[in-house]
Amino acid sequence: MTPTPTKADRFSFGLWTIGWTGRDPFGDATRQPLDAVEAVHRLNELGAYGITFHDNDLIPFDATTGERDAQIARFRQAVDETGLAVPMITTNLFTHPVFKDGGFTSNDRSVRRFALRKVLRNVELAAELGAETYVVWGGREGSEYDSAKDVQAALERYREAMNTLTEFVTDRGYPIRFAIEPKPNEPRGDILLPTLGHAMAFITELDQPDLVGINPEVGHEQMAGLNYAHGVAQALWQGKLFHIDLNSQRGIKFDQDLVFGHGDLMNAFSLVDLLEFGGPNGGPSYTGPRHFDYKPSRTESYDGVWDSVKANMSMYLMLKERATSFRNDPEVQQALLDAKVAELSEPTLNPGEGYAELMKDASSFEDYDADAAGAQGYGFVRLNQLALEHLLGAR
Ligand code: GLT
Ligand code: MN
Ligand code: MN
Repeated sequence: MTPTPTKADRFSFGLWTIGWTGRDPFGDATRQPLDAVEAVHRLNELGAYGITFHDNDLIPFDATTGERDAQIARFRQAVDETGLAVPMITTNLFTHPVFKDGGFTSNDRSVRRFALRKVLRNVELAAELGAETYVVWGGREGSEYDSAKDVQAALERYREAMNTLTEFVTDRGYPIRFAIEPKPNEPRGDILLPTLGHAMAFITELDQPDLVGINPEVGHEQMAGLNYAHGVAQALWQGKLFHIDLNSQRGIKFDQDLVFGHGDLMNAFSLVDLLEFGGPNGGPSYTGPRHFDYKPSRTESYDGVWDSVKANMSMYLMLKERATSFRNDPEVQQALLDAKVAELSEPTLNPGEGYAELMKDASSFEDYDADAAGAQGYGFVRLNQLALEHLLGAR
């Protein structure tokens, strides 16, 4: 029996995920468009708690103000009827040709001004709908050719845009925080702020860094060969995990956007363990929405789409159940002790000790038996095997 999701699990889905019709660079759409109102009702029936969207997932790029208002009203009615939350909104700064060289960092200044206006307009909508997080995915911010982009100037313009946005929400009193979503490449040859580390370093250069965090996506870090659970642990440690995009990727290749857990399952297990329970010695856990950003494969009909929605939530809940069993197993606790995992939480210096006292402590250096310490075994393999046995349901 797979677990049944409820709103208390706080699962949310992007309208563009279930609404993806399957068009890719090589082939046409394989599914008919999905109406936003139907998406809301379906997600609600399947146990999700929230829905997220880009402005143009809901409202066509060239809609008149009247058409825009009507579409928002229909959507609002559906979320009110179902009680679905709208925890996050974002802007499409990538589909229309105007953004082919980026939005905030296009070489063309008029495009940058248009992009900022488009975001400001949609932040107002985010505030109206009660969204707490505004995601900024700069998929078109970047270049194919090094000579075509002044990266330092582009980062200045990115900073200018983010500072304008934080000033806007502060002046308006909107309780909204921004979350930058990193990605190394695709659609651009190289995208600015390619990893969560780049993004977190960039945020320290902003006027209101407290209002800006990250929305790291599993597959995007894995496209760069990075350990996603490690990156998320650092984001939690720095208080920057404002939102999360859950999905899967199998190796360094194009962005696969698979169902959560359908790629690197072991790393997904470590991730759920971290998000739910924090570090093994009590570091912060994650309290925000568990947001799925995946693509139902273009081989699927709508039955397959709804199956994939269920699969995401059920993978997460099964991994949560497996992580709970891992954490509660006395053998695991012993293996963690043997591996000295808890010892890492002890400060390296004694209380009141500084470098001067350390330099006087002969036991730490002159009399230290480095060979003996080098010869010890840590038992990490056994610990990992225990984790796998829990993951596979053998324990
Ligand atoms: C786009 C991208 C996603 C981002 C979305 C937010 S848009 O689908 O592939 O990873 O999260 O803009
Ligand atoms: Mn992706
Ligand atoms: Mn994403």
